[in-house]
Amino acid sequence: MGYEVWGLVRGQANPRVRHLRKLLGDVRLIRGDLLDQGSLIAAVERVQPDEVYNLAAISYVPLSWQQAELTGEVTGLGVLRVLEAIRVCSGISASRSPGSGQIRFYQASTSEMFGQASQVPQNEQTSFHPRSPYGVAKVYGHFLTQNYRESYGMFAVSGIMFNHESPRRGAEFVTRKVSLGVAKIKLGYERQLRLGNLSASRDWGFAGDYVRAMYLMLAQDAPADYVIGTGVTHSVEKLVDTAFRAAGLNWRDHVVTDAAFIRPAEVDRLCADPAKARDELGWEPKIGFEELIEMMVDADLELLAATDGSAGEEFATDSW
Ligand code: F7E
Repeated sequence: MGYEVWGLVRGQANPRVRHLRKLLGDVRLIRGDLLDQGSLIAAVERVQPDEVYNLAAISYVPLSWQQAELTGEVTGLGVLRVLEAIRVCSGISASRSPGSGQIRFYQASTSEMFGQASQVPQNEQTSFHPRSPYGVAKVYGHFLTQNYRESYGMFAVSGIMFNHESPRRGAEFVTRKVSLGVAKIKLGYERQLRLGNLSASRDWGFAGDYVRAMYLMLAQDAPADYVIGTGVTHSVEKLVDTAFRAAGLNWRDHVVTDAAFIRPAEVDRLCADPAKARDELGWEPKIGFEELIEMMVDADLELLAATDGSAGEEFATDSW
């Protein structure tokens, strides 16, 4: 789309940089950390962005119970620090509103904010009942984004994104754990896949479709929040069945349930009502559930075959 993209990278000798360079060689990198206000101000000053997309977070829900304080700092207060960096660098205050060429801000909000949802499907008016420290931290970021819009007139919006997946998904999340597991079993590297709750349901879509929605949200005349999801929900069991079938296998021969993957509090059922995004953004997902899962299984079969299975070890999820 002609964008010059900068990516924020944290830490010293971050091992993800090598991976990122391979995947996205033309993304320029800049150091910064959501825990460090000064580094974010310096990054915004250096890059002078037109748009900022905050996709950074501790995003793996089980980790948020083990590192609840850090999750609050990064996933919650990190949003405050990014908004403050934009506000300070733009010279915005209670008495000085942003000008017309202001920096536009996108916050990655999440369906995990609905948690134990009071209604199905969930839309922009549905109340929040988060079920994990992750969900609670995201609610803070969501309301703060709304508050900066209302307090300072900033173009700051949240996309309430339901689960979005692709072959690049981290191996600890269930879709990728399953697609990698299927590939390892199909190619003879493993015989078993250990999973947690098979009866939870999620509205799973393709990440590429969701990134298009993020872009569209920042391209509007007026800032607003949107629910982004497919409107179709499936159980984890259905996901497992679809993935094993895609490789010509029967999941019942290989899947074992393991209490280690059961969460202290579960989100049982999520399903989006994306009507506002469809009507106002003209957004619709292009890739459906089965196509998505088959895409992920095919990609992992190819990855493992090309690396004689060694890529599978890199993605070992037994300890998660
Ligand atoms: O779990 C169940 C698990 O970890 C989905 C993040 O991107 O989407 C993601 O959050 C479901 C849950 O994603 C295993 O109990 C069963 O009900 O893939 P997940 P998530 O927790 O829904 C939202 C929108 C975000 O914002 C998050 O950042 O699958 N499940 N067995 C399992 N889940 C995992 N990870 N591993 C299992 O073995």
